[in-house]
Amino acid sequence: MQGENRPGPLVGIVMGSDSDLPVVKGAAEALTLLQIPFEVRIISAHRSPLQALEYARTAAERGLKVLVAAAGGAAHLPGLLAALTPLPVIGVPVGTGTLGGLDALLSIVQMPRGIPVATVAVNGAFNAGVLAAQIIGASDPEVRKRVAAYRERLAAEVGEKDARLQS
Ligand code: RP5
Repeated sequence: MQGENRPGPLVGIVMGSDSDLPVVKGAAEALTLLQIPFEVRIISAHRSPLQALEYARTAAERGLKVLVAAAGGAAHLPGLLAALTPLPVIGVPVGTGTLGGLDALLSIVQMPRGIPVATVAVNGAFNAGVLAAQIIGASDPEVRKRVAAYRERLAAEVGEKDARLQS
């Protein structure tokens, strides 16, 4: 339950199946790290298309700023949501089944002109969360500062590893 003073979610994370959850957790992890409120839903482009339509069409008016959509196989969920909302959609191809995620990657990345989906690597949900924060940060200086601080930590880690190697 959401407390009255808690900010509403800014990012909607949607996955096609609960079997995507181990991958999708990466997006939640990044958004938690960057202190961006989010919600997580299971909605399928194929098995529950009407819920997908309802979710996408109401996402902006509910205050969401970015959608992260993860799916495997014939991964139509990110593209379907992108077709139905003016919000930016980040697609996460989930590596499942015999084709190991190449199928999902191509399904998500090959959008027709005019309806883009920003696509991250197969199972690259963490980066989807970071990218969602960066998109929000473009118009929110506080979020931008948090993203900058995160990058400074990354750089410091590289520096520490290099220093250990040199010692
Ligand atoms: C896609 O089919 C889901 O996103 C999932 O990656 C894949 C397999 O779904 P399940 O059969 O595990 O529910 O729609």
